[in-house]
Amino acid sequence: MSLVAFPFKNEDPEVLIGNVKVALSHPRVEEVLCVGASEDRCFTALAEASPKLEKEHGKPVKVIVQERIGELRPGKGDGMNTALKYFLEETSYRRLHFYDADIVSFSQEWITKAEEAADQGFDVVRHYFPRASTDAMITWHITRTGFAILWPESTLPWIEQPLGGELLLSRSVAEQLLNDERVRRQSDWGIDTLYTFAIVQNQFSLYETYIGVGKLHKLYGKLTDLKTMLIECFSAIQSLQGERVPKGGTHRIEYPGPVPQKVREKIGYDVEGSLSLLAEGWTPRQEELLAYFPDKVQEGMLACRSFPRFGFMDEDTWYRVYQILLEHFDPTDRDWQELIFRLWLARVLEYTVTVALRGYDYALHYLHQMVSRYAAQAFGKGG
Ligand code: GDX
Ligand code: MG
Repeated sequence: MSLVAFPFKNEDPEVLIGNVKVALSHPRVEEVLCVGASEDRCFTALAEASPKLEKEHGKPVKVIVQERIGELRPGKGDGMNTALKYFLEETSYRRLHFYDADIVSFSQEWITKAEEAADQGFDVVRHYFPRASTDAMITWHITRTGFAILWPESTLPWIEQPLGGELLLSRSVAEQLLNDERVRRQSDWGIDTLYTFAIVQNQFSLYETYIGVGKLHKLYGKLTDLKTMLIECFSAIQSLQGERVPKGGTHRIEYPGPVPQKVREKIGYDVEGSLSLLAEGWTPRQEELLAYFPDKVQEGMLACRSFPRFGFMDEDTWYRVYQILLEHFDPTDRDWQELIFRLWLARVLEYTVTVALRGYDYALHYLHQMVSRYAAQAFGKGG
């Protein structure tokens, strides 16, 4: 029997309440836990609604504020870790599911598919979805790229959506995660990276289940909205770079189905709005930091101050840039934060015009091959 947890921050209460109802209606779900970042408007609405929900479904619905568990920015990590703690200390359920609170396409099938894979003995089940070719730009260019460069022999680079917030953990996995100091520390957006990493490093078996309807949720506009996430996700990988991860491990991926036309046609971000970001906000210190990078990166980025340029940031150049960032990036330094954002933006734009423009199938094939090429290049070099 299972607990379903929704971490949330400033979400539309109607959407979250709808998702809580979906979870409560599932026969495998015994209880629902909502962990808020604070007592925001959504929290109040949910706390008010919970007694009625409990009565209608005959199951507990807990609404709590996250504890301060970690050491970094208090964010989703504290929320998820608070749920882990609740699950282990206050309940004896066998399984814990996590789902993002803002999903509007959530259904019982998501829970059923995860439960079925867990019934087959998998320790962890992760949901994955069809994504637009210009979506998931942190996943592809930061997380999967980093996993391929640092741990090419592990299963890490082959996990479809390592940052996804939809997953099932068996009790022993939850115990392992909460006992892991690195996981507890990661209170910010880096939490998904840490869960994924620790699960693979500890060799838990992993099943990835495909949800064909896709994850429809709140969208970002300009890429600046993703800046904090980008910095925290990169920084999480950087903090792990000295770690060793065993080769291989049990990892099964459900074969994907046809991608809905809407997803194939979707543009994942505001391209025009993002172009101007390459030119804005340069400081003399950022210009100095460029000295760490190859000449063409230095020249290209400096030229961006007057006109957006990105053609130089191809796949091989990004590999080199990534290695330099692993060595020198300082997540607490404002100039480094701005610089990594702009370097990544150049990579995303280069990919968009040279790859994504060629069409959906071409782009998705390219991204998967890109990860394979990075892993092949890193293979045997110890990173
Ligand atoms: N308790 C708590 N505290 N919940 C939070 C906080 C926080 O500080 N910040 C965000 N959340 C919740 C949010 O309400 C939502 O339910 C979920 O976390 C994901 O946040 P969202 O704003 O929807 O982000 P996005 O881009 O849709 O997230 C996806 O990428 C993230 C990532 O790349 O790191 C999603 O798959 C996330 O689970 C993943 O962490
Ligand atoms: Mg979302």
